[in-house]
Order: sequence, then structure tokens, then C-alpha cells
Amino acid sequence: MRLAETTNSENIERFGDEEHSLVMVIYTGGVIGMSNSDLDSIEGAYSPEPNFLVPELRKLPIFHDPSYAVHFSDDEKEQPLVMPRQKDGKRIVYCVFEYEPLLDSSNMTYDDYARLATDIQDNYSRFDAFVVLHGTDTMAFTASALSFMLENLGKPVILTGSQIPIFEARSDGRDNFLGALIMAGNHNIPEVTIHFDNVLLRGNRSTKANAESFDAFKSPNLEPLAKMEINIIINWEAVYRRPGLHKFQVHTNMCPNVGVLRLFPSITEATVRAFLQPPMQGVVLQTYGAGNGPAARQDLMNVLKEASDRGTIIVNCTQCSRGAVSALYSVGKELEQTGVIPGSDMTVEAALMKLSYVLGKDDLPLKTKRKLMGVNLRGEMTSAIKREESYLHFSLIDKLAETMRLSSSEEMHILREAVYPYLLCAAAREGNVDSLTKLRDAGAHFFMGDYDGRTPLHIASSEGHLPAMRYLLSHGAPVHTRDRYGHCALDDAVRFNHHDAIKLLKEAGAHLMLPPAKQGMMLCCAVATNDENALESWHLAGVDFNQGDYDGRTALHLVGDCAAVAEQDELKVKYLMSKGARPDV
Ligand code: ASN
Repeated sequence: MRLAETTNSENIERFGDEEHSLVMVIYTGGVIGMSNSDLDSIEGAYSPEPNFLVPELRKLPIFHDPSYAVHFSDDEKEQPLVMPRQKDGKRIVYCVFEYEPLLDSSNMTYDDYARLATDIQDNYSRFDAFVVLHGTDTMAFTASALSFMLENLGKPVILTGSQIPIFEARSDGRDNFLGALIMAGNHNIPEVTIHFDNVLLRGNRSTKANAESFDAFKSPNLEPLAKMEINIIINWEAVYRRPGLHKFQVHTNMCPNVGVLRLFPSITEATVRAFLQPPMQGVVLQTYGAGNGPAARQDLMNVLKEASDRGTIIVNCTQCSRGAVSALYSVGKELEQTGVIPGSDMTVEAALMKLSYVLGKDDLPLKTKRKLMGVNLRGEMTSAIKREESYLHFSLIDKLAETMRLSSSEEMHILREAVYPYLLCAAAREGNVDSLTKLRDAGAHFFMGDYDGRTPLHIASSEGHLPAMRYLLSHGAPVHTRDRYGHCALDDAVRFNHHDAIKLLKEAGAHLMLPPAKQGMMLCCAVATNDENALESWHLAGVDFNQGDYDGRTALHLVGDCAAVAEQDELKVKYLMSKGARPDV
């Protein structure tokens, strides 16, 4: 597949600010963009039509506001698509990239997943979020695969599609696509998700459950992450918080030697043996109920044990659409004794893609791969310890509730959402890890921002509180969230010249998010005011010293202009050139 740009995205970064969100849309195919105009090909059949989507979107006022798009360029072909301003939201600017050929998702393979992951990686710092238009049939597989392949993801990646093509009168595609753009552009939920029929589901918890209805996807073991009702309700507590301090990276090597074996009464030993033959390396064994298998069938138990012993990883997932494999029944236990790994409440799609991903980590020993299959890597399975059990008692909220005479859990929830952000920001301002820990144990999460959208990480980075930053980053604090001024935490650390904080944020994958011309302007200011400390901050943050301001003037131009002390200027020129500034820019 090849990625073709159907809207111009050149220099799109310059519009990423407090007013605009930049979304990259990758159109892979599926019914959403299909037409059945070519009725001669296969009788009445839908097929994806290249270069059809963008011209049609430009005609729909809900998807494109031509009067605003002229701010970007006078020439329509040069303009990105721009949504009309949303109530309380940002204006979403989006560029559509189309794969060639467009695919019905039934034809997608691991190569296509690798392509998608790499295209997201190549454009990761240019856009705030990503929307993937995809066929519905295998969307849950792609979403599951991407959730593992996109390691340490810090930005939203939302898959959507439709049951009826977007340009038909009765289409679900318009709402699905619009909702995905709105969620992507306004809410930093840094996960691979599926947006369908007004709900946002975690990708690796989803499954296509209905071939006909508009609510085609279900997430049987995890509530939706967001619901699009009159208000958009986000279940922040359920949003996955990546642990650790690592940069975004992509793993594309997926092992293809995996399969799903669904047990049924009287399945023969020969069938199971044939299925488990090499080159098979990983199998999802779909068992009955809470993970039960025919433990009394010694012939089958022997075949499973032989396969496990020769290194095949077998994961136990239930055939039921809801619930988890449990250790309650002895038949499940006996399966475990053959080496079969309990898969908790993973969907088959997630378990299969996780197997491919883990087996594709060639440098890991088999023991580690087996262990990883039983561990929650991306929110795909419920861990044995329930979150509620790990909560400590945090009395302040209870005391507040008592004073305010709140009783229902809904009221308590509203109080928490209202009060926690301020408590978190106060703790972050003091760099108080102890308070942050207590708040987290009491149910606060680090996506919460104050009335300016400033998260605890923004505050701790502005103050340069390293232990607090380290704590926040290793407990899922989002790195790329913009506050209402368009700044991310790294922009703040640079503004206040906290060099170690900058290094730490870079380690966690942060990148500068101010529009490039603004960065250029600030570089010029730093040169004009002889602010070496600031220049070092910009350098550590990875700025391009050839970046010009709004007039295209670079820091070196400015040195040339200043008729100040010649010797000092020479030093500045040397400094800038040692950091990559070129005199010919
Ligand atoms: N066959 C289509 C696909 O998965 C179904 C759809 O998109 N609704 O590409």
C-alpha cells in the first residue's frame, strides 16, 4: 500500500496552537468511502473509489468551512480541510492521506498494520491526533494490533468506519467520522480506540458484534471510554495510563504463525495435533465458560502439553462474549498444568494480536514471552488485583462531601472531578510526591487539568520539580496535552529554563508543540537579549536553529543585524553554528 496525500499538509505544523487541533486522517478503505456507481463491475456491489472522499467532504459544511479555509491558502487545492468551530472546542484542521489501493478490510494483512504504524510514526510530531478510516470487518483486529505495535503512545489514534457509505442519505458514516474527529481534536485520550455509533471503545477490548446494526462494535468487558451524548462524557478513570518513562516507538515485526482453535465437544485428538504442528508458534485456545476444557480427555491434554513443551505459547480465552477465564473450576486448573496460559478477559482479537506482537520480539527469551502473555500490556486485560482494592482511604474528599452533605456516588464523582484537578495542581506546584501519590490512590488521575487545561505535569515542569515529574510520567501523565494557550509540558520547561526537566521530558518522548514560527521568534528573542540559558533550553528541547520567525528571519539573521559588540556576536555565531544553524538559510 502507498500513502497518497489528498489534501496539502505542507507546513501544517504552523497552525497547531491554542485555536486549532491538527488531525491526520489515514483512509485505508472500507465501506465508509465506497460507492456503488460502477454497477457494471459486480452487480450492485460497493467498491472503494480512489480520490473520491476529499472532493465530496469539501462540499459538506459539517466537514469543511471554506470561508475559514482561505486563511490557509487562496488556492482550494492547497487548503487542508477545516471543520466549523465546535461549541467549547477547538477548530479541527485535518489532512487526508489515502492508501493506494484502498482496501476492503477483509483483505488487510500484517503488512498493512506495519504500514499504518510507520505512517503514524513518520507524522507523529506533525499532528495532535490520528484518525484511521477503516473497514468494519477487521477493524477490531487492526485496532488490537496497533495498540501493541504503537509502543508508549502519547496521542489519540481513533479508528472508525461505517455500515453504509458516507455519501448515502442514510449513512452512519458522517456521525462516526465527525465524532472521531471531534474526539481526536479535543480530548487527548492517548490510546488506540474505535469510535462507532457515538461511543469510544478501547480498540483492544472491542469486537465486531453485529453485521447489520449501526452499533456494530461491543466492548464486552470494559465500559466505553467516552459517550457522545448531549454532552461528551469521558470516563477518565478508565483511560489507560501507560507506565514508565519511555518514548513513543513502533514495533512492526509481527509473528504470522499464530491461530485460533475453538474447542467443541468431541473434537478429535488428530485435529488438535494437526493444528498445533510447527510452524505454529502461538495459539488462542477458545475454551468453554470460565476457561474450562475437557480435562478428562487425556489424549487432548497430552497434545496440549507436548505443544507447550516444544515452545508453542497457548493462551486460554473464553468462547463466551463476556467474562473471563477463572481459576474457580478444576478443569481450568488442569488446562493450566499443560502449560496453557490464562488469558483473563481478553477478546480473541486482542489475544491473537498480542501473541503475534510478543512472538515478534525476537530478542526476548521464551520464558519472558510467556510471562508477557499473562500481563496487562495496553489495557487489553483485567489484572488480577482490582484497582478499587489498591485505593487508600483519602479523607479530604470524604470530609468535603460530609460538609456539603453529598450522598450519592454520582454527586461524589462530580465533586472529585471538580476538586481533584486543583489539589493535583497544588501538589505538583510544590513538587509534593507524597500528596500526588495519596491523590492518585484516592482515585485522581493525571489527565485532569485546571480551568486553563493545565495538567499536573504542566505545573511540575514549569517549576522544574524533577521527582514529581518522574512520578507523574511513570504513572501515566499525558506528555503531549496542550493547555488552553497551546503549550505542552515541554514548552513550559523551556519557557522557565529547567534544563533537567527538559531532558526528562525528552526521555519520555515529548516534542515541542509551539508553532514553528513562534519557536523561531523566541529563538530570535533569546539571541537579541543574549539569553544563553534560553538558547541552551531550546537546544535541549530539540529546536531547529534554522527555524525562522513569522518573517522567515532566523537567529543567525538577528546576530547579523545587531551591531553590538563584535566579539560577543562572533561567539553567538559560533554557538548557533555548533548547534546546526546554517548561514545560507
Ligand atoms: N467489508 C467492509 C470492510 O470491512 C465492511 C464495512 O466497512 N462496513 O471493509
